[in-house]
Amino acid sequence: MTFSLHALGLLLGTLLLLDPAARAQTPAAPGNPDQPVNVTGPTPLPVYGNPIIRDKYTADPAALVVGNTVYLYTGHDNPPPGKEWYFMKQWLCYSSTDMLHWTEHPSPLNVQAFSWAKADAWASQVIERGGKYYWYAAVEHGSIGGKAIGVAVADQPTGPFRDARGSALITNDMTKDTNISWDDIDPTVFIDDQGQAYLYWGNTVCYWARLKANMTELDGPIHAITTLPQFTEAPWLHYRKGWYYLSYATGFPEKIAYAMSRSLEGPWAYQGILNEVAGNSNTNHQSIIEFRGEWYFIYHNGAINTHGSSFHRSVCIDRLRYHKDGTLQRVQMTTEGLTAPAAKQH
Ligand code: FUB
Repeated sequence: MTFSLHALGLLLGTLLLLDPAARAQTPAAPGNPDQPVNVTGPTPLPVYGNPIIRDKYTADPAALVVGNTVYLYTGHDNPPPGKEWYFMKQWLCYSSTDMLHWTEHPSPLNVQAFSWAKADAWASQVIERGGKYYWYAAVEHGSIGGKAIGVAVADQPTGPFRDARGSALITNDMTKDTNISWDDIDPTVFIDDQGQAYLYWGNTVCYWARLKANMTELDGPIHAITTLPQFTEAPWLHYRKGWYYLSYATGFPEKIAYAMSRSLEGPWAYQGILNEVAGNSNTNHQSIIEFRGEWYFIYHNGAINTHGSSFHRSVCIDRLRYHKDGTLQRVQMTTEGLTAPAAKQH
């Protein structure tokens, strides 16, 4: 009796499948637990990928490009065991020249730097003006009930930062469009090409006001924007080719939506969803930058295995792309993240 090689293969395969020990050692084909596949060993984990920082829980990213370096400022989720809430006492700072390798710097700012604040190092953003770095940060006010926004200043992007005013720039009693105590959070700042600086912030209501050139005082009234459907929080401003973009967290769990305008004073035209709910996190909190000719969408999810969650968040980076008409393509959140160094400067 003769066997063809094919028949011999089938027989060996059948014997292998009947042997429980052999089955336990043979990886199954994806989607078919009974069909072995040929592999030479475990697939190596990528060196890079999302989340980009894995030894700490990082949230509320805010990136700043200074020359050939990206500075990434984040909150630090650090809840005591068993506690599920935003326990955050300090901000963290990282830098990179290629968006793949990140260097951690000593924490340049914490809640104690604001003597009038009592808790909560929530979302923040750093911006440069005239060689100084201004850090706008949401904290819990010590004597005026509710959240407040402070400003710290430094000569270097890595600090040391000190309170620039000795008092809050925004307090809960300055905004009356909602009676919640946490509507004065999530500051974002942008300076237009005329040199006018704007502060946007909010929860439930999106507020904005002009800033004086000293960056530490308001320059006019506080306005509320009414054209952003389901505004939750986390406004972020960026500019490209004649358009201002206002992205923000919408709904809860949060997606990121965005609007466009020709002016930082509006009117803002809603454009739709930019990013879907981020895995294992109720919040999403984006930062958008251009670096070396490419655009990046920086956000957080709850993906650190196995302890990630809405209160153990981690910063991720994926690419941001535009349609020809200037509208934004929906972000594709990935495990791989960025796989190549940021392109060289054009
Ligand atoms: O990190 C605390 C709060 O959660 C932030 O202020 C919001 O944007 C959300 O990410």
